[in-house]
Amino acid sequence: MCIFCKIVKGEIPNKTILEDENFLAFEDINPQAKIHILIIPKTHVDNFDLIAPKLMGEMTAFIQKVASKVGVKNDGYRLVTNIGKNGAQEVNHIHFHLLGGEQLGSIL
Ligand code: DGP
Repeated sequence: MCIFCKIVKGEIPNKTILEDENFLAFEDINPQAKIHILIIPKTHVDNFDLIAPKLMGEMTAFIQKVASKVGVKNDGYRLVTNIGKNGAQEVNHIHFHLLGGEQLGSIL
């Protein structure tokens, strides 16, 4: 079972920000910004390339709720999802990084 499925099952502790029946948002273990949250579906999907559009739509609404909850709506934030080997994805369970709480540098 993958690390994030273990987090969903409660076998690995996490600092939960927001949760509902289908999604979980929790603090990244190695934060790259003042606010660095990981957002995942509770069901295992390897990466963005494989997620069903309906689930991705529901996840979009959940991500927007997370952004509201942590107060980054006004000042803005960054969303990142790494996909596969060339995308430098380390954990093979789709996740969005929500980064903010400070001025981030440009990456593109
Ligand atoms: P990525 O490179 O996009 O696959 O990023 C994986 C992220 O997952 C990385 O920022 C560190 C984080 N991470 C890995 N293991 C754990 C864990 O056990 N708990 C938490 N909270 N984060 C983890």
